[in-house]
Amino acid sequence: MNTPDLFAHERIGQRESLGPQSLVLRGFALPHAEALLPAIAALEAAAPFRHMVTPGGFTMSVALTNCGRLGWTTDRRGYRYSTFDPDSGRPWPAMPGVFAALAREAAAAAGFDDFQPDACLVNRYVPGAKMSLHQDRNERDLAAPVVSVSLGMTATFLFGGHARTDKAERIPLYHGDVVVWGGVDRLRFHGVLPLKDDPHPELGRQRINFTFRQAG
Ligand code: MD3
Ligand code: FE
Repeated sequence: MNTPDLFAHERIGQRESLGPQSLVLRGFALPHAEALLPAIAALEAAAPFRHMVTPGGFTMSVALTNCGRLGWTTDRRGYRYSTFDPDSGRPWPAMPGVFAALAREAAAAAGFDDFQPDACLVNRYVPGAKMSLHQDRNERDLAAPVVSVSLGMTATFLFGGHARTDKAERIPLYHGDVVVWGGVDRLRFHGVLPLKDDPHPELGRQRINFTFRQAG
């Protein structure tokens, strides 16, 4: 199915289900965008974006950092959540109140009450950066949803099935979109196609994605 090419103002407020328990809330983060940007700048100053290495030895094209009690990391030894930033040895910066409030509101809007994220992974994509198909299964409580917020350049999100080889659907994610993934959709394979070089009016040549999780 083709995605209708709507103007942003026509998409905002739409709710699109991607699966039985996953929902796109178009433009849900837009009222908070002004508050999110300075919080990202402060986070970046305390815990810079960096390119981590996967257990397979590949350097990720996406740069990442974290805030909250736990942060997601990878190196040659594997994927894990840790309380310390491996680059600085300090705890990850606290999760800004505006981040946590947005995540809770979005989860509630999708029917997941009492979402209490303790981890916020922040991914930064530049043109050409991508994320290969994977599952997120390092979180302790897989009953809790994941909430993702997209800012900046548009990305094509890949939403597959429970096996790596299942055909993946392509969904555009725009500046301000929030997605909530839970329940039976929580372990589906997903990824992001290489970003096109199509600068965003406010963020320029980058896409920032937050994923909020109950990891510990
Ligand atoms: C579906 N990030 O960081 S967010 C990731 O746009 C990740 O940066 C992508 O996948 C990004 O792990 C996609 C959407 C997302 C996040 C977690 C999920 C979708 C998910 C967990 C389960 C199912
Ligand atoms: Fe993921």
